[in-house]
Amino acid sequence: MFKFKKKSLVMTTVLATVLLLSACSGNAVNGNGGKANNTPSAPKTEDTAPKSDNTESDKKIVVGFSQIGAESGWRDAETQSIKDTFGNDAQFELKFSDAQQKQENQIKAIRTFISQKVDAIALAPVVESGWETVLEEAKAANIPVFLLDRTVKVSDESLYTSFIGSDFILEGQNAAKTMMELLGEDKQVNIVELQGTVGASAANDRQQGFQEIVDANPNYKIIKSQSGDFTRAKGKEVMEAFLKSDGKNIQAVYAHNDDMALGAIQAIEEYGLVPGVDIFIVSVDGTKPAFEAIRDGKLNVTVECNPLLGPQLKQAILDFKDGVTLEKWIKSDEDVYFGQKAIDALPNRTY
Ligand code: GZL
Repeated sequence: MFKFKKKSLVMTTVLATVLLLSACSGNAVNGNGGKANNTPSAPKTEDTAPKSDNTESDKKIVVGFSQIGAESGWRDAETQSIKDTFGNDAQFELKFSDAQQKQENQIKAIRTFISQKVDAIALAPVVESGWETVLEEAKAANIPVFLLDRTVKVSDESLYTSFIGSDFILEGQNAAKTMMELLGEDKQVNIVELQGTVGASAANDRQQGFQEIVDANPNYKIIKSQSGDFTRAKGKEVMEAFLKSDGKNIQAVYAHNDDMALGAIQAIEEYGLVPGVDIFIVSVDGTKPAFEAIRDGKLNVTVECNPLLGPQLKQAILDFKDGVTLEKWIKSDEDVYFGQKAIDALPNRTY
């Protein structure tokens, strides 16, 4: 229960009046003391830490997280994991920025975090390239950068402390191997591929892993590939185009994530075919809607990709702070789900 002293009550009233006037004048102030951006494309930032008087004893570990956006169920689950992990731990203050899928917004957010002198930066990089300059600025400011879920291509790996995320090449290999296991290696299979965001490490590596296995089997062939940008809507749109051009010549779909696979399922049904039966579908992520689609016989396989990276990020930051040498790549353990195994696992899926 807070006890207001007379003097501070006056101060509070004055401050409330100032804030009210500034909000009415359109210069709203966000949690970080800056002007809230009203331009739609600018990153949306929020400061989720409980307020404190920030005395030395209260000194929190301030973490700036630049998130890609909210393009998929997987992404939402990752965001929630980070907010839950850091929001429920009083030793941390989380500054969260949603880049709305734009690299320039992520670079802006990182520069803001540097100017705010945060203790650590977490970055889920929307694409692999174009990060050298801003990562050099973070290094010059002596702020460790932790890559989350996707990685970057840089000439100097000291520009980031660790990458916490999955082995996307292995995910792609597992998707192809499971497809061949369930369809039969001797069957003639024409595949259409729904790729993730152009330039993203998750898309590049899932394509590479899958292609390696397909190239080793002359009966399997990727006849069409196109980006669906990891979204359900775009996945449906691209699948509609594939069906229009190749219809009955398609035996299988490889979707780089569940959201695009769910869009493809809709397109296949509207085309008049039975998804999961007429056309075999394998995707990646392991979200609950994918498990439900497997239960309903519309999706055949989902390759798990763990989005619940909050605890690993928190531990990595604490270890770094304590001088512990970190792995350059902190990998997630993952599985492959289909058939009864997926149905049995569904009740326990948390995202
Ligand atoms: C994977 C992540 C991918 C997911 C998609 O780590 O980057 O981005 O597979 C998400 O669902 O959009």
